Amino acid sequence: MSAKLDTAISRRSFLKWTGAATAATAVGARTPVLHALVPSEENTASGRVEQHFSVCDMCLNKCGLVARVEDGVVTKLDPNPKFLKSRGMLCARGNAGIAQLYDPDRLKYPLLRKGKRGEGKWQRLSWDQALDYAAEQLKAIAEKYTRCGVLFSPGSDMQSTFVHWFAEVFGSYNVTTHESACLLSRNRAYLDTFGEVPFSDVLHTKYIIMAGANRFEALITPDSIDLMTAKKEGCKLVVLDPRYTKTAGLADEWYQIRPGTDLAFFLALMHVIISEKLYDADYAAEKLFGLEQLGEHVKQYSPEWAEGECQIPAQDIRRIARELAAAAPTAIVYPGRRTSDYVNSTQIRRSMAILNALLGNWDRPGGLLAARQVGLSKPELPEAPWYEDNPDDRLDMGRAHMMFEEEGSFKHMRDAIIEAKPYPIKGWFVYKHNPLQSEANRQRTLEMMDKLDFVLTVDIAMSDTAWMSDLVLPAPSYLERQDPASGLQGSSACACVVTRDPVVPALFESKPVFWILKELANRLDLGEYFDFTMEDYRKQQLKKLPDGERALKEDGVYYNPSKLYGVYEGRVYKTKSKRIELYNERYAEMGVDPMPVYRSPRKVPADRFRLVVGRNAYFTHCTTQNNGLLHEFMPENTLWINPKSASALGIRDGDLVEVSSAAGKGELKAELKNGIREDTVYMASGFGVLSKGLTNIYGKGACIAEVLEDYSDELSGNMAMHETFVRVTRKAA
Ligand SMILES: Nc1nc2c(c(=O)[nH]1)N[C@H]1C(S)=C(S)[C@@H](COP(=O)(O)OP(=O)(O)OC[C@H]3O[C@@H](n4cnc5c(=O)[nH]c(N)nc54)[C@H](O)[C@@H]3O)O[C@H]1N2
Ligand SMILES: Nc1nc2c(c(=O)[nH]1)N[C@H]1C(S)=C(S)[C@@H](COP(=O)(O)OP(=O)(O)OC[C@H]3O[C@@H](n4cnc5c(=O)[nH]c(N)nc54)[C@H](O)[C@@H]3O)O[C@H]1N2
Ligand code: SF4
Ligand SMILES: [Mo]
Repeated sequence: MSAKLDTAISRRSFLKWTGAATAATAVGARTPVLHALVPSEENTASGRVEQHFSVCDMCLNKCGLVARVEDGVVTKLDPNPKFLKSRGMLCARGNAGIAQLYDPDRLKYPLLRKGKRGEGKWQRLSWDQALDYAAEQLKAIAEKYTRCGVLFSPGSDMQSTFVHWFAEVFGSYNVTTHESACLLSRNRAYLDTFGEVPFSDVLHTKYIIMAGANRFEALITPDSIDLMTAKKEGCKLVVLDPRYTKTAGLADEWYQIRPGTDLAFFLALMHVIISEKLYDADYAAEKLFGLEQLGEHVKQYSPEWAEGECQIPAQDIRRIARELAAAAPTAIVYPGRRTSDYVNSTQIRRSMAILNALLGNWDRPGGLLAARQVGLSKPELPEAPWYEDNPDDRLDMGRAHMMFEEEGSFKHMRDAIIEAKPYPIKGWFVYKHNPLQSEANRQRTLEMMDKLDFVLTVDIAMSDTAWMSDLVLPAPSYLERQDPASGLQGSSACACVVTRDPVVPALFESKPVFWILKELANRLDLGEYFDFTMEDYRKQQLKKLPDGERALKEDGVYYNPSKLYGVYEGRVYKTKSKRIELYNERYAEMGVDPMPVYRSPRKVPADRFRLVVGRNAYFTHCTTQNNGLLHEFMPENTLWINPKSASALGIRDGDLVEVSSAAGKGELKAELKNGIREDTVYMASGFGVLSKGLTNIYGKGACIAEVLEDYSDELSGNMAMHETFVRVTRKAA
C-alpha cells in the first residue's frame, strides 16, 4: 500500500478533544490547589481527574511538572512546586506540551520510503515488518563494510543513553550528537582551565558579564529566573550582543559588539586587572597556574587597542574591569552554552574561563560552581561484544585538534562520510535529532545522505531528517513514556534526580526507542545485551539512594542535599598542573596557543552581512515551530536587518528578500530592526522546511541551515555558525 502521510486524527477532531478538555478544566478548576501537589485521583462531575508528576521535555531543562488528566485526556500542565530548579515555572513551550502530545501532525505508524528520497511517498508497515527490515539493513552494512559503517545520532534525551549503548553493542564508534553544534567549545575551554565544566550561581551574584548568551530568551533553569531575581537584588548585568535581545533590553549596560571580537574585550579586561593588581594575590598564588605568563601575555592588549577591535569604548572597558574586580569573587563572566560560533570559539570561551579564574569567581557564593554528584549508580551492563576488537577508529578522528572522543564533530564526520575516508559509512540511525535543520549547510548533509544505503529516523513528527529517511519510526512523546532516572547536577538550585512514567498511554502505534533497540538487538542476535527492563535499569540507578523511589513517587523529584560551595577545598584540580590553568602546558605541547592569542576576524565585505543565529523564548531549536499553540507567536521567520542597511538596498519592512551565501539561499520577509548592527543580519531557525508533514509551517519562511556555511572551531571541531557572510537582495514588496 502506498499512501501519503495519513492523519488519523484530523485537525477538526483534535479541536473536539481540546473543546472537551476545556469544558472539563472548568469543572476541574474547583479542585483544591493542594491536589496539584500530590498525584491523586478523584471523581468529578466530568469523570476521573488524575494528577501525575512528570518532567518537561520541550527543551533540555527538564523542568518538573504536574499533568492534569481528565477522562484520560491531558488537559493542563502545571509546574511541580517541589521542583526547585525551575523555581515553580513552566515556560510557554512547557505549557504547549499538550499540543505536542495531541499534534495531528504526529507520526502514527512505521513508514517505509517508496520512490525517491524526499518525494513523500510512504508505505505503512507493521512494527514486525519495519524492525525486520531495519535489522536486515544494519546487518548487511556490518557484513559488507564494518560495524563502524553505521553512524548513530542520538538527540538530547533521557533514553539517548540506550542509543549510545546500542551503538557500542552493535560495534560502532561512530556516534555524533547535537553537542558539536552546541556547547563543546565551552566544555573544552572550562575543562582545560578548571578541569571541569562549571555552572553559575546566578542567584547570589553581584555582577554578570553575559557575552554571546541570551538568558531571557534562551532559557536555562534556574539561571533565567535567577538572573531576574539577582537583578532586583542589585546585581549588575552587562550584555555584549550585536543584537538588541530581550536580555540586552533588561541589562544595565548593553554593548553592540563587533561580532567575533569578544576575545579582544576579555584580554583587555585582564590587562587592566593585572596591571592594576586588582586580583587577590594570595588566592592566585595558591590556586592558579601561569599567572606570570598571563601577565606578560596581556600587556599587549590595552583597552585602547581593544576598542579598535570590538568597538567598545576604552574607558568603558577600564571601568568594567574595575567594577568586575571589585565585585569578585561574587561575580561571573557567564560561560554560556551554545558556543558554536567562531573558528576560535574555544579560545574565546577560554579567555572568559581564565578571567573567572583570575578573579577567583569559583567555588564560592555568587561565582562559578563545581557540578555535584547526585548519587545515581551506573547500571552494570555486560561487556560489549565487538567494541574492543574493532579495527577501525572514529571516522572523524584527527580532523580537529581536541575533539571529544565520544562526541566527535558532526561537521567533520559529514566530510569524512562524503570523502569515504578512511572507510565508508553506509547507515545512519537518527533518534530525536534533526540535523537537516540544526547543522549548518543543509546541502552538504543531503550530499552525505546520498552516500548512505540506509537512513532510519525515530521521531515524534515528520522532521526534515525523517522526511529524507528510508524508514521512519514513530516515537511517543515525553507524556507517554517511561524513562530512566536522570541526574541534574549542573544547577545552583539543587542537585536532583528526576524520572518519567507515562501520564497517558502511548498514542497511535508509537513505541519508545528503548523498545525499538531491544527488538533490533533481538533480531541481530544481540538480545542478551538488552535483556533488562526499564524498571530493572532504574532500580539499579537508584540503588544507592534508599529514599529515591519514594521521593520520586511522592514529590516528583529527589534531592541530594550535597555541598554547594567549597567543594574544592583540600582537593586538587583535574588538570595537568593540578591547579587552575591560566597557561595550558598541554596546549603548548600540541602547538596550540597556551593562552588565547587575538587574531582579528575576517572583515565583512561592504556588499555583505554577517549572519548570526540565536533563539527566542517560544521555540526550541527546530522542534516547536509547527506546534499548534506556539507557531502562532511566529508563523514564519523574518530577516532582521538594520533600517539604514535596508534603505541602502531599497528594502522596506515586510519586503520579500533573498539571502544567499556560498552554501545556499532562501527567501523570506525583511523585518527592519534598529537593534541589529548595520553589518549583521539574523534569522530564526526551523523554517523553510522540506517536510510536507509539518503542515503549519510547510512553505513558510527560509531555512537558516541552508544558508549557513560550515566553518568549524579549530580546537573542538564545533560547527562555527557565525562565520557566514550573506548577500541580501530585494525580491518583491
Ligand atoms: N527558548 C529556548 N530556550 C533554550 C533553547 C531553545 O531552543 N529555545 N535551547 C537551549 C539550548 S540547547 C542552548 S545550547 C541554549 C543556548 O543559549 P544561548 O547560547 O544563550 O543562546 P543563543 O540564542 O544562541 O545566544 C547567542 C547570542 O549571541 C549573540 N552573538 C552573535 N555573535 C556574537 C558575538 O560575536 N559576540 C557576542 N557577544 N554575541 C554574539 C547572538 O546574537 C545571540 O543573541 O539555550 C537553551 N534554552
Ligand atoms: N541555525 C542554528 N542552528 C543550530 C542552533 C541555532 O541556534 N541556530 N543551535 C544549535 C544547538 S545549541 C543545538 S542543542 C542543536 C539542536 O539540534 P537538534 O537536536 O537537531 O534539534 P531539535 O529541534 O531539538 O530536534 C529534535 C528532533 O526531535 C524530535 N522530537 C521531539 N520530541 C521527541 C520525542 O519525544 N521523541 C523523539 N523520538 N523525537 C522527538 C523533533 O521532532 C525534532 O525533529 O541545534 C544547533 N543548531
Ligand atoms: S524551560 Fe520550558 S520548555 Fe524547557 S523544560 Fe522548562 S518548561 Fe519545558
Ligand atoms: Mo544546545
